[in-house]
Amino acid sequence: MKNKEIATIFGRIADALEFKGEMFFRVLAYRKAARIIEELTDDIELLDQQDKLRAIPGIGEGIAKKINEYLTTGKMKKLDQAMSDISKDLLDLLNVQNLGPKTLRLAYDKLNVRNLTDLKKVIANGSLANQFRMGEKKVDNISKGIQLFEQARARIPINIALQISEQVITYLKKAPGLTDINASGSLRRMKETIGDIDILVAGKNGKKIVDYFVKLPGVIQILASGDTKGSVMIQTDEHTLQVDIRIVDKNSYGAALQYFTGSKEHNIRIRSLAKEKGLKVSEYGVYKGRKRIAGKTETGVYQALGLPCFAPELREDRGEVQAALEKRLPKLINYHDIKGDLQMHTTYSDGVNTIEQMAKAAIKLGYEYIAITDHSRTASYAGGLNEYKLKKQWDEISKVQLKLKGIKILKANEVDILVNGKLDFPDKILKQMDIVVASIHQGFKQNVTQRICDAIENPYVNIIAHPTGRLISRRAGYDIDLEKVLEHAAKYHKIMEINAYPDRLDLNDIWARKAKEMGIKLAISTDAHEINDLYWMRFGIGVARRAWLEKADVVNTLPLQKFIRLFNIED
Ligand code: DGT
Ligand code: CA
Ligand code: CA
Ligand code: ZN
Repeated sequence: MKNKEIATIFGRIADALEFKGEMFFRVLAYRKAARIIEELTDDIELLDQQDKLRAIPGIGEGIAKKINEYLTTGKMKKLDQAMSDISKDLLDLLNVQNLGPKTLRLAYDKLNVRNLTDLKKVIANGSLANQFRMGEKKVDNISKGIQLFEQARARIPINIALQISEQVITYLKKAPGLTDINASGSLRRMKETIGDIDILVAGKNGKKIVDYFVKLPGVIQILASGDTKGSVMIQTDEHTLQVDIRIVDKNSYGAALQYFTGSKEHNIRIRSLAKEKGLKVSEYGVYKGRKRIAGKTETGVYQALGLPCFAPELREDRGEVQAALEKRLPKLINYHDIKGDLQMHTTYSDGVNTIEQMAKAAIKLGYEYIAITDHSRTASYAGGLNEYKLKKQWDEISKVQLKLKGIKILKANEVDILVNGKLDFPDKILKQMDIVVASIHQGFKQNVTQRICDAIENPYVNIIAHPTGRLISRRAGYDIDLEKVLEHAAKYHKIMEINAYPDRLDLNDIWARKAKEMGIKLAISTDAHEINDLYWMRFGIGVARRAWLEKADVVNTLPLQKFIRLFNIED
């Protein structure tokens, strides 16, 4: 589907024209087109093929022609024209709040500003404030805008950060004199987004290790490099992020790991507990007066305080210390507890791999069952299945099932919850499915709470998928009363999904924990659209552990026979 791609292009054109001082109404036309296409649920390519672009409300002749041009030739002349003489760095600056295209133009013409670094420079040296009609107050506001802009760009999705940190660790393991290494910070706690990557190292001769570290491939800037600390910016295809390294003595490695894993709030709690016991905790160790009583291992640090070594995912000061003191900490779910994956797409709708390929990949992961959940017919943008195609898919599942041993392939579907609250297949079809996963993909502003509650009441629905509909990097969730939805799910004994797709992680940690407390069972599903996506399970597990979930809270930890019994599935 090319909707987003085309929306981005129109947004770009609007930005560029605005910078160039084009007439307001021309700019607006492109902005509007971008928004309409962004929110469009139909596949724009399909509409183009059916010659229906002009039927989209708000899309006129000119825009329709440009869409068609792009879809047939892969290019849009208008874009090239608009972008001539403008770099992407410069265009990005238009996203800085309080920096309008006119001011940017001024900075460009008079002060040679071409990117963010240039802009910061002319702010710092006062030359922007000295320009005609500028002044300090205006420039202050732009500075605030830059701060926001950098923060917004700063947080990295967990999957990207994890991949990078694994590469950094592999690289660092060859550093001279290194003996131990661990990721710490929010990454070790599996937060859904990561501000920067923190790596802790034990070793002799910190200076040598830091020197080796700053030569890491991909480094675009060295922020600090000393005997015990280093800090660099690295650049990947899409992200710029900071990596910090700390080198400590082997003897205080445990205390440092405890300290740099955080969270800050958890550390504050730990320190105040230590104080009550007449002890002092620092990044170097636990001290009784001048005497160091722990610090070599993390477990030792916690033990000295009479505490268990908390799983990093629990260290958020959300009651974990109190729970530990009362001996009611959960025994957290683990990755290897997972026995199946209950949401995935295949070539039948918008997935990349066949049923057989998905099943074989799942066998490799050691799963006992998977649910094939392609989209239902109303999700036309994602190639949703009608009844005829659904039956055809089930025939194919039966065939693959005969061929493959060691995995049960469940006949399922991700059924759209329609705007009227009804499901996208009639009950007589739903009844024949092994598992019914229901979710919302359209009408985000229309009565979402009630519609999900209606779906929960349908006797054939088993799981509500990605309940809030948020996309971490680009869309807040639907306007939904999640508490009411959970109450309803509890009442009707329905399962709520933790969608492990890194941009969703929906339910999130807070709500998944709440669901558990309300007695609701959860499913952790990847929503895979290709075989590699099946590995996203680990991010779902991260959320589940942050939500204090145990094996028994999650239905897809059940071995096949128990699972089949729970859902009344034919063997
Ligand atoms: P992030 O990077 O924003 O995703 O979050 P963190 O938790 O990785 O935070 P970061 O990188 O600023 O610091 C790493 C850890 O260092 C943090 O989790 C706890 C510890 N730390 C940092 N600053 C302080 C502080 O002021 N007090 C205490 N107690 N610990 C701190
Ligand atoms: Ca960090
Ligand atoms: Ca840091
Ligand atoms: Zn979905």
